[in-house]
Amino acid sequence: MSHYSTAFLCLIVFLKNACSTCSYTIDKSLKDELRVYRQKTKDMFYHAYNGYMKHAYPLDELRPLTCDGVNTWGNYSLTLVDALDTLAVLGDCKEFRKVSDLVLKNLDPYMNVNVSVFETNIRVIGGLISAHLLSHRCGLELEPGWPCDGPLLALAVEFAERIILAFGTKTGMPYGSMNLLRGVSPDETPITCTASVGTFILEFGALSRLTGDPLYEKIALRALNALNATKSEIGLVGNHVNIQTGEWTARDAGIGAGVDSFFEYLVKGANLLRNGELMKVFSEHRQAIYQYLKKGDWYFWADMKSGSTTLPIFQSLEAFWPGIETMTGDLDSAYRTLYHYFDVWHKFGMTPEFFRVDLWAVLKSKEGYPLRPELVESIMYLYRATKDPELLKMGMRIFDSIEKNAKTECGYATIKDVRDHTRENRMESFFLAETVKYFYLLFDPDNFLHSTGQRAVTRHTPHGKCILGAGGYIFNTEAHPIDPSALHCCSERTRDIANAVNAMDRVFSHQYTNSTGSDEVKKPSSSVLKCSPPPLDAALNFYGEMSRT
Ligand code: DMJ
Repeated sequence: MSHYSTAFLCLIVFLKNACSTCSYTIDKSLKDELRVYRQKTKDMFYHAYNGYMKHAYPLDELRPLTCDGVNTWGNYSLTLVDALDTLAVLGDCKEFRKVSDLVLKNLDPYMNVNVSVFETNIRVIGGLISAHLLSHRCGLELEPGWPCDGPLLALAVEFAERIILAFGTKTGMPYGSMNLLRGVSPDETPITCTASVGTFILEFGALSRLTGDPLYEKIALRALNALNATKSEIGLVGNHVNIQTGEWTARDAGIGAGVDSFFEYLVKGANLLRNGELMKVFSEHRQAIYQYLKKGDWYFWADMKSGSTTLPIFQSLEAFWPGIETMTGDLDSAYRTLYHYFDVWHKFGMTPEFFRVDLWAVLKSKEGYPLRPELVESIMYLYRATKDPELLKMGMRIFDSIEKNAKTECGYATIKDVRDHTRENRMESFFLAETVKYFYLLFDPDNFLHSTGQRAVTRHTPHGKCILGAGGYIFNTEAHPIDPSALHCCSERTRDIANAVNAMDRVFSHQYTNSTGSDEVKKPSSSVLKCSPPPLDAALNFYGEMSRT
């Protein structure tokens, strides 16, 4: 591998260990630079946001090369829904109020459209919950019961009521796709990726705690427990599972594509919902990950039964992991791995989807960079924990590279090949929901989302006294922040109605509604409803089509 920073890394980690009580200071010139990068990040956001609104809205995404729009994950105006809370984070309350109105008027949970259950949850439901909880900061009219009531919350609940139909399976693990209006087709494949089973507890837990209806949290936990029960004897989970039988159909264990947010939600779910059991489950997984997948400071893919390495690769999606390690206090490991990932970034000016570590080369057909957030996400978490100015500089370099290579006339384009920086006509909605938000949070040390309890707001509701904004925000996997204190505001209500709900009947009594009228099912572009291809596909590439740089 290219190892320009390997020796340097050892030195840094050594110095950091030796200096665990040192505190960093930010000098005036870095402070000035931070101010500049905050403005640059706002400019990046508005260039892409205005481009989307002008050329693509109400479709899901902007096509940044042709400056027009396309539906991808549904027919949600997805970029707008995903970007809504970023407006509040940037302090643009006027636009936040305007967009909240637009979303409330136009977003329809009963659309006749085939959707990914996972993406609808993390992007749409997550975005709505977050916007609901931030609406008090932006002067939206609040009803007396807020945060336990409110129109954005009600809309999130309506979407949840649709997608819970996917959970009516023998194991409790959900189907990957469904039709929002009609439910799950009898022909739907029962093969779902791990992340699409285990990435609901934050949104569903928040919905249950806010509305008092325990159903959502129960459903998410049932799916998580069923998934966890299928782990192998050595404690690993695979990539794709049959949700009716619990059998694994892709047995590659890893921390990246198809699996990633399952681990993320165990840690964040434990934190948000004060659920120690979830943390225990995570610790067991982490032990197996460290034992079988961690090779030096990299994480490879392995057979879930034997633990032997199948794919010596790094995936761009895996870069969320140092952020999780930061949350669990494994700072040394987080630093070391982050520097390795930054090495890959440094080689190309961005991280390719798949990178073969032993050959230090991009994998053919996985050479793109779709403006993903994971690396800057981890940098942001590690910076918040350490205040190490080197991390700010790292973030600035990554920012510059995106600005230089991905900016187009009307937005920012996916990089088709990190080796020559050619571009592709796509700007995923997570660019405005996550990538830009994490840059801003890195460069804005005083952002309200960084609150550590010095400031808070008190509100009196019919459910009692409520403290909000006291910090500890938990971001869902699409970077939509959830204020944990808001969840406690509604706990009285939970006790009131907890016994009145005959929960699971709603899920199991569902029948697929066949088309009765002439309305056509709206089809998003072809492959979007599937999980990322299992790494097994990539394994085949290794032996024929490896491309070296
Ligand atoms: C986002 O939609 C989410 O972060 C998801 O968990 C993984 N992929 C993208 C960003 O890369």
